[in-house]
Amino acid sequence: MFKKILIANRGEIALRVLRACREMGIQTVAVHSTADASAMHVRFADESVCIGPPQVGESYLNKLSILAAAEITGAEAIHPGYGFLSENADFCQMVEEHGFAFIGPTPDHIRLMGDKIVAKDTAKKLGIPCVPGTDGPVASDEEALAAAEEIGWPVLIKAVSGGGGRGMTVVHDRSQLLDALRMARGEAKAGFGDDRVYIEKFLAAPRHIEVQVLCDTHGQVLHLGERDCSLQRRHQKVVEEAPSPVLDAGDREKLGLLVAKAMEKFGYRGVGTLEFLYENGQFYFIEMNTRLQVEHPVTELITDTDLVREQIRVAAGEKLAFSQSDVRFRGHAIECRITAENPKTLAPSPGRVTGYHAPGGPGVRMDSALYAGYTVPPYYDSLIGKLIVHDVDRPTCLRRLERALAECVVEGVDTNLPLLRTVIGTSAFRNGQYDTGWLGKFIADWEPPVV
Ligand code: MV4
Repeated sequence: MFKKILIANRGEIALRVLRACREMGIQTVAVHSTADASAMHVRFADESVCIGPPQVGESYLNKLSILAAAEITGAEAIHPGYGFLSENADFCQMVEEHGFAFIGPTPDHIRLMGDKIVAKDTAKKLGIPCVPGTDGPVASDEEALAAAEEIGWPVLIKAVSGGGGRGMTVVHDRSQLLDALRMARGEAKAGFGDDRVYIEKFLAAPRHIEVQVLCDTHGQVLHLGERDCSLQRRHQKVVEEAPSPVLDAGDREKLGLLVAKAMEKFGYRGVGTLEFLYENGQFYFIEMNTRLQVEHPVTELITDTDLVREQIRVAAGEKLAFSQSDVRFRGHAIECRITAENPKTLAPSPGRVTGYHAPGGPGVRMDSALYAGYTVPPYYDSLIGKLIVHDVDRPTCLRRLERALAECVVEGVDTNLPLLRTVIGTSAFRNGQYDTGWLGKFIADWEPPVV
């Protein structure tokens, strides 16, 4: 097992990884920009290294600074967290070439799943259902027209190098296709420097359901159920829950086993998440995330696992301590992402947190690096914490979540807490009847309460 791990991230996820390390008796090295010198993960770490100025390109994305920090502190492994360099295949390769362990998958798997066309082709070959569409970029207008007719209208034109909802154009009939294709190629060229586009069947009101997998280096592969992440706005997840309120036990087991078998064939290492669109009882693979995800705690709570601990054990070459038959799904968990931003306009709201009180009590977990007096920097993502609540079933979990949200206090900066409290109280959310478009429409008509 490693004696010292460098955590190449910041905020709540850096603290999350640090906590797992501490419980495992592993020394921790925090890296930070000058803007994060007084951040909690720096205070709690055994050692810390300043890796640059606030700008991410010169700090948290600065591969050489991070490798140098690992070198001078004698770290044996690097945990990338999520975001930043966590899915950067070149960084993963550099880490391994410099003799450190990368706590995550292999560079090849990161690279492969990072290309959406190759990822979809790989999924198909592994027997995973995908959205009907072209096998690759469309080469001509004629090919696009023929493909769209075969797929059936409406279709979605997607930029090969797009992502997170950028570079998508819905086309409702034949007469619109050629103009839409020209527009989409132009926007892709301008936005991503790559004008290649492909075509898929458009799913008008899908749910976003993702499956968590955990694989060691001894051939043991298991799934830890699904998460429903359909409550999103502008492709930013806001609330996630496990299990999904729209899946029954049969669907759950069928999807989980299909994904686990595919990952076994793929020879995957570590934790990973396969994302699906779900509509009319059908699953359609859209992409695979080769990293720990923000929303991993809801899975941890219903399966009683510590995914970061398992990541570290797998990276150290250990076998998983449990098999699929040992996995038990208990109760229901819901996560609310708490952001320092105006809940209506999404404008970031950095600044000094003058007051902070975290909710507590049975089944309540607050993953946050906030403290009273902390200054939320303007340079990074606006996520300042995750409130995760677990209980025996969804209605009980909802009551506990409402109570915990009411206890949560963050003063000095705007937050989305008023929006979260409102959404959790809506009948649509309480009945589980929301798709990936619901929150955007709800917020358009919503006015924050006057405090
Ligand atoms: C789709 C789709 C409907 N039909 N593909 C958005 C981001 C990227 N991960 C894939 N996305 C979508 N792809 C087809 N063929 C709708 C979306 C989509 C979406 C998907 C998941 C979660 C939130 C979303 C919000 C808007 C659109």
